[in-house]
Amino acid sequence: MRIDILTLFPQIFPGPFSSGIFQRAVNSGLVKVNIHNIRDYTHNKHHIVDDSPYGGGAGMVLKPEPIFEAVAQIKETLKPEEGAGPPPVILLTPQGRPFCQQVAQELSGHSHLIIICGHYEGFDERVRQYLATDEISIGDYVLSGGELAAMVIVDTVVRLLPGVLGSEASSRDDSHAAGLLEYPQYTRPAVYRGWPVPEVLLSGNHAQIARWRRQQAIRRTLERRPELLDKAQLSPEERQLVSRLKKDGTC
Ligand code: 6GU
Repeated sequence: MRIDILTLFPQIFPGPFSSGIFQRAVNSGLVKVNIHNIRDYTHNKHHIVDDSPYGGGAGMVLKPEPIFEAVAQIKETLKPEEGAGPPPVILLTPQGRPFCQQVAQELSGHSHLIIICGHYEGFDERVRQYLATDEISIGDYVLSGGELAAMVIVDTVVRLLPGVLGSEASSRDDSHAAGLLEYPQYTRPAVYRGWPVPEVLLSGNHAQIARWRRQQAIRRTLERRPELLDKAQLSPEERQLVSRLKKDGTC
């Protein structure tokens, strides 16, 4: 996957992308991230990227020209075989559609993403209307720029790419992967400060362990994020378990 990120603050990007799982994915050629400074696509003498809003008001608005130009130049570098259709052009804004695991899954199916980070009071509306194909927000709060949102989105998407995690199972069992929170995990020692690991996990009975984990995931989701259960893929027996837990008042 190729990811091009447009930003006014390129210097903050290497951080999360230069360690651990992400760096391994880059080194093994599974992902290539290109960071572009929007300022490099200006033609005015002082490399000005923003201007005051028409109609007056506080704050500054990002000018359309450098953003359009940057995206055009990125698209020009695309080789015809490098993906079927044009890449999505994703605008990061608190007004976008909410980011979640399902959106990450969707994005991970593209061979190329172009991501635009906003700053100041916002973008010239024509960037939204005529350049972006998608708008994403990472939550109902306001960041001072799209950079942190880009890091969140790119990290989430990249770990879903085949080959990035050690085993396919690692992302399959993640919280949210099947619409549920993850089951509790334990490692040695079997008893720590008198607190034992659940017996079933030491049993070696893999069918029983799988059943226990699934039930724990459901129970935990019901306790912490009951609204997630409406959309989770549950068997009829599991739906019954949910009704029973609700009735018992265990949750
Ligand atoms: Cl994508 N950008 C900004 N500036 N703030 C946000 C956001 C994005 N998502 C949540 N808050």
